[in-house]
Amino acid sequence: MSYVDEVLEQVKKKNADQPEFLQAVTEVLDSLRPVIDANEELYRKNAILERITEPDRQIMFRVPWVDDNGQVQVNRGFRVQFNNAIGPYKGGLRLHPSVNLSIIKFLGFEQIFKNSLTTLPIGGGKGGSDFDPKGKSDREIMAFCQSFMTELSKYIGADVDVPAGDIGTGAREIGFMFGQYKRIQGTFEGVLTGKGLTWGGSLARTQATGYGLLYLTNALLKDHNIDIAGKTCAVSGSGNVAIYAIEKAQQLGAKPVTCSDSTGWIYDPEGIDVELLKEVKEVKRARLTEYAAARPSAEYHEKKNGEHGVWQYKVDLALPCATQNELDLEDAKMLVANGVLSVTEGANMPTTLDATKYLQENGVLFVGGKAANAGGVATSALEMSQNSERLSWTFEEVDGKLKNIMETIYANISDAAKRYGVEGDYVAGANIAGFEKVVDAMLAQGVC
Ligand code: NDP
Ligand code: 2IT
Repeated sequence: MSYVDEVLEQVKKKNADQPEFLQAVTEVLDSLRPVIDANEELYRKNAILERITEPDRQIMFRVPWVDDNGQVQVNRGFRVQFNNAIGPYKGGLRLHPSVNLSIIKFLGFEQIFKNSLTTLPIGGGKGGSDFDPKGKSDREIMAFCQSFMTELSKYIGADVDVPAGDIGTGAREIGFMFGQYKRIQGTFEGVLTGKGLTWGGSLARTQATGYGLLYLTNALLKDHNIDIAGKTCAVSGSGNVAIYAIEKAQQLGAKPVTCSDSTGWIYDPEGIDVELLKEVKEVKRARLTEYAAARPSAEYHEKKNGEHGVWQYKVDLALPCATQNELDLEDAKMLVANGVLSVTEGANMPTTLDATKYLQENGVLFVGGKAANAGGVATSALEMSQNSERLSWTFEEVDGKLKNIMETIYANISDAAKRYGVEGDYVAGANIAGFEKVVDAMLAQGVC
């Protein structure tokens, strides 16, 4: 049996109850076969694959907090510190009722390769809780965040592990968590990214994931002699990533016509009004029905099982920006039938494995989240740099670096795919390019 198959079998046996983690590992190890085959003896002797698929540590803890009725609530907190071969653990905190160890491990595992691709010195980690921020008062959010950080603060630090935002964790939550960390540790340090601009945050971090997704998509299309201007896009999600993906797509002359949330989606053939979307989602924290109510050209559709949602429309570009496994094989068939040119992932693992394969086999340009959404964490690393030198850079400087990083990522994943004889397979290219740097560091640092 090949080394990859042997390790895949072991990982499946050890983590049988973690489907999302197994999905992420299967994708990565499968696509690394050309590299592993070329170095099998060295990697096997050093147990590289066994080590890279087992987190350095996984921390789970109780998060008790008091709701507005005086009732004590208990959630489960997680931080998985996966691999710090090339830098301190780095990755977001997800607050969503679906959070469990499988989800956090898949995200932490992917973060190793994504962070390596950014070209910056950051390792992989992820955390979060099954806490549901929806419908909670600001005071309840603060009570949860303070309790969560009271425990998490024991394990993180500016040179140890630097969490950030993800689903359900934005500027408000980062603020409450930073305040609690400072209070417990007595140090003002860059322990979290995505901070407010008056207390160590970086300009352009809010926009970075969505903008970065479009910088990469543009580089991909240019390389295939396609002009992004005039192209229509289907975007899913209406959170941080989706909003700024829509904004940058419009700046580049493209026309996003959809967005969604967990209860429904919008089809707006005139193009999404991004300022209205920001007002509904960032300011009012309301449902998309409010967008439709304020915009005559928009149709609102309630989400129903088995429907294609935003993937049913005839568009040139698909940009999944909501959550994992939101674009399945049937959606992929629909997109292909409608002539989609590219799928570039703003979310983490939004496309199922069989859908990815179908898109690639049908000539769709496909770039996975590890490369395509790396602009967020890359800009978090730029925030860490600014915190270390106690300076802040201008928006133009950060945005310029972000654009440069995304173009470099595209060039590197394209080159890695070519080097290993799988030209145009950007999933393999991203996994290989991300892996090469981490493995080099792991081998140099000995058995640890
Ligand atoms: P937000 O919380 O800001 O927005 C998430 C959006 O996705 C909301 O519109 C939400 O709808 C929708 N959504 C979440 N869960 C589900 C679900 N189970 N079913 C349907 N819709 C859902 O998160 P972000 O925009 O930050 O994150 C979106 C994706 O991008 C995630 O996969 C995240 O891991 C990834 N990502 C984020 C980065 C960042 O910098 N923020 C960086 C790189 C990747 P509703 O409001 O109704 O829940
Ligand atoms: O998935 C991700 O890369 C993020 N949620 C951002 C992580 C970060 O540390 O900025």
